[in-house]
Order: sequence, then C-alpha cells, then structure tokens
Amino acid sequence: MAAVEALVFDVDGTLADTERDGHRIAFNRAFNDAGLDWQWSESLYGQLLGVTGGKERIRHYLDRFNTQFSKPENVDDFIAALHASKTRHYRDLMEAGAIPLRPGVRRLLEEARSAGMRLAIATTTTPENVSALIGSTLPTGAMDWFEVVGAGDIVPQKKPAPDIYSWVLREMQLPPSAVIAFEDSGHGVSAAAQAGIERIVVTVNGYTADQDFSAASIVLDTLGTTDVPARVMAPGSGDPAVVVDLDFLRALDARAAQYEC
Ligand code: XBP
Ligand code: MG
Repeated sequence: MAAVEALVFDVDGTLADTERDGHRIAFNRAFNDAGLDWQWSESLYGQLLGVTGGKERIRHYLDRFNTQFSKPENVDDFIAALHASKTRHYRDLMEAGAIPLRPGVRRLLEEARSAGMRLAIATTTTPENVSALIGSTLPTGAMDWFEVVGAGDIVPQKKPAPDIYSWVLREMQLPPSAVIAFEDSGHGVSAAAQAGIERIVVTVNGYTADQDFSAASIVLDTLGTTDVPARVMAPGSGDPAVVVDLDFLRALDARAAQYEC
C-alpha cells in the first residue's frame, strides 16, 4: 500500500455531530419561518438521513412522509428558498457555538498539519456550512488548513455516489491509494470506497452506529483523546482502546491484515 499523503474528512457526523442539534434544528426553524407546521423529530430525521443533501431531503420528505401537502407549482424554487433559509439558520447556530468538534478531531488535524500531511474535505453539505463550522470551532484562518474543499452541489451526485471523493482526488492529483478517508455513515463509506479509497476510518454516531461499514478499515466510537481513548467496534471489537494519531494511521494496513482470514 502507498504511503499516506493526505487525510480527507467528511464533515457532518465526522468532524462534529451536526445532524441532530444543528441541521435538524435549522430545517425546523426554516419551516417555522415559512409558516409550515412541519416538525422533524429526532427519530423522523434519522429516517430522512437516508437521503443526503438538504434540498434532496426536503423533496424526499414531501414524496414519502408528507404526501398530503399540496406542493406549489414551482416546487424546485420552493425547496431552494426553504433550503437557503435553513442554511442561514445553520450558520447562526454555528456562530452561536452550538456544536463542538468531536473528540480527537482537533488533535489529529493539528498533528497532521505539523507533519506536513495534506488535508481535504469531501462532504455533501453546502460550502457555507463547512466554513461556519470550521470558523466557530478552530482558530481564525483554519479553512486554509484544508487544501481542497469538496462540498455540496459541486458534483452531479451526492454520497453514496463516489463523485465528491473522485473530485477531491482529482483536485489533489492523488491516487485513491495515497489517502485515508474519515467518515461516520454507511453512505459516506460507500462513496469513498467506490472512489477507490481503501483506507477508511469510521467514527460512528447515534444515527449511524448500526449501518453497514464492511468496506471500512476500522470502526471506532471517536478518534480518541489521551484522556478518553477510542473504543474499537470493528474489526476486533474488544481490542484495547486507541488514540488515532499519524502512527496509528500509518499502521492501519498492518492492523487490517491481522484480521484477514
Ligand atoms: C451530510 C448531509 C447533508 C446535511 C445537510 O452528509 O447529508 O445533507 O445533512 O446539508 P455527509 P445541506 O456527512 O455524508 O456529507 O442542507 O447543506 O445539504
Ligand atoms: Mg457524514
């Protein structure tokens, strides 16, 4: 396996637990502002996460969960306006400091930077949401830590399609064998794997813990901190807790080989 040259991070659920208390709240505020009585509960939102992308998620909700709603003639404009309002609410929530980074994320980013490792983002979310999260959780200028930011509608198909990962790899002029992807969801793992990425680290969250991570190299509860190391969920659940640092990542292949039959 090639040496690791770059770390490519998903955003929602991976850098921070943004879905339940960030995106979901922002959607509900946008619905309220528009005079709609829609309320996406925590459990309904879990089902809606089956479709990635906020605009696509609203359309899916209307097609499958709220079929009685009589859609306006230009449904695309209606959804786009709701989604723009949702993005404003999401930015306000981040500016108010609503969501911290997940444990170990800042530590790993800083270690990677010091070591000259290249960093990138591959996400389905709107670009403004990425800067809002990074701006509210990391030092000023931290967006520049990421050499390439692949986000939102920049590619035709969102995750689980591989497009956003393929786009990031093209921009970085790197083969998939030179990167490690960080994901939290089955759709994200699918996207990275279909783009040819073989080393995928998953940190699960409440919405994703039971999803299919068979294409991942390792599944953990977090990236771990020295105070609270990460629990290994697969393969080798029950193994000693770990802290995901560059040494750990460089040894990922050896670790995976240990579990091959
Ligand atoms: C993230 C998403 C996004 C966000 C909402 O998926 O599915 O749709 O929930 O973002 P991933 P927008 O973590 O796999 O990239 O409303 O800006 O689309
Ligand atoms: Mg995610």
